[in-house]
Amino acid sequence: MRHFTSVKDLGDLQAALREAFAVKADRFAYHHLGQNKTLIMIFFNSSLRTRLSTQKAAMNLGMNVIVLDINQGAWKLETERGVIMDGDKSEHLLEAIPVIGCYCDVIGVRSFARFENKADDYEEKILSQFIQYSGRPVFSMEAATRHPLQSFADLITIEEYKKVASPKVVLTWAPHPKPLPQAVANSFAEWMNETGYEFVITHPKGYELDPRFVGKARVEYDQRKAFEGADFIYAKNWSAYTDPNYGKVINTDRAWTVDAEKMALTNNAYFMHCLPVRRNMIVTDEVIESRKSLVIPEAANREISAQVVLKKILESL
Ligand code: AN0
Ligand code: CP
Repeated sequence: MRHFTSVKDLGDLQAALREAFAVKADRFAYHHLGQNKTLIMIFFNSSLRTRLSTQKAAMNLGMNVIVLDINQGAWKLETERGVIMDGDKSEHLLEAIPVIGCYCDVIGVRSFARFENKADDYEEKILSQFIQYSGRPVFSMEAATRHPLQSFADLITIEEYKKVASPKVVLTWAPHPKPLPQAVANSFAEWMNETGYEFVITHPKGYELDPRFVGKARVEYDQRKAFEGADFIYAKNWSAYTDPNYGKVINTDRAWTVDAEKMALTNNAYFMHCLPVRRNMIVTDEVIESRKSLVIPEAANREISAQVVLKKILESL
């Protein structure tokens, strides 16, 4: 595997899951693989889990790791070609990318949707330029439309906790004060569509996701109905995808907050969220602190998903 930007890059998903459980059982088994190999992680946006878990995964594989926060210490980057650079941006992405490529063997990129231009976001303009101009394998640490390392960790977690072969998994929108990307929801839907699970998406009208990600999921506008019989509740906020509201918060209806009363409608479901989470907006303290909350095991599995991806890239060098 050279690049990793979506579930498609992994190939056989069942084989990738087997690899994940093997890595989890012995995470230092491939410590020789990354010897004298350098990973550079580029962050255009903040991160706690991705930064730490990916660095840990790289260290498990014996790699050297360099982290660059574009907004803290690097030159401000212009990303549009053809611009007369007489403003506050000192360097162009078209030089920065190949320069970064000179110092490493693998590049991880975090670059969220900017909500300035829907086409630019959905064409993955920034991530594709890293792939095109760096000369290195590139993996997504959450790009404009997907967060595949998160979805992979989520799938590993569901596989670990499910009690039936094909559980009912519900992705529910929940309120948030600020506009968030659709990436986590898109990606989770894309991965769930690759499984044999029963998969339902619930959200208020106006928060429809791109049909290419919804796939064969059932969309249910009644959150309570969606929760009935669920084995896993996966909460996430996203801003509107459909025009003319792309990237906007169209409501913050706290009737959609995941609480104990709604969880009682489920089949004693587990609660999942990728974190960071705003308590008592997305989910109540009671639910996130309950025995059924998987938010910490999910975060722990980020080390595993990152390690499988890095291992596959290193094996292809
Ligand atoms: C980001 C998002 O919703 O895409 C990152 C989640 C992993 N969340 C925030 O910006 C709060
Ligand atoms: N879940 C996740 O990607 O968290 P960070 O934004 O903290 O990396």
